[in-house]
Amino acid sequence: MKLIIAIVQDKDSNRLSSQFIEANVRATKLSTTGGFLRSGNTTFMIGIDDDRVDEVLAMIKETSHAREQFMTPPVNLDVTMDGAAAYPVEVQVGGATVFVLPIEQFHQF
Ligand code: 2BA
Repeated sequence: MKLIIAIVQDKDSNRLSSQFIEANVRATKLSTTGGFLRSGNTTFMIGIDDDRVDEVLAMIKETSHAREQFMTPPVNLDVTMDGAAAYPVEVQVGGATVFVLPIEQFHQF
């Protein structure tokens, strides 16, 4: 058994949830925040048998889209106003960031 941790954009999360339900893939959805953009994203925790890992990865890959997002770097108030203006920079986010971990034990009590 493996634990798949998949960080996806909020915009893709509902479609992915629906696909998991349809395919009888059990998942837990967490509301998370990206450390860089500090905006919301969604993290799925999926416990799955080894022989279904590729199927789940394919679903995540198919559903998750890369998008451009603008972020405004923090303004340093110690510098003169000339240098302090913060311009938005474009960042490409996603599709999905996925970790696959071995599970040592799985219990449901
Ligand atoms: P964020 O940390 O908000 O990052 C959003 C996007 O900003 C990233 O997209 C990447 O394109 C860019 N970015 C992140 N850190 C950067 C930096 N130090 N300098 C320049 N650009 C940077 P993705 O790579 O697609 O990541 C999307 C989200 O997945 C991340 O949101 C974070 O929540 C998660 N993530 C990505 N890599 C991770 C990792 N190694 N460990 C844990 N979470 C990760």
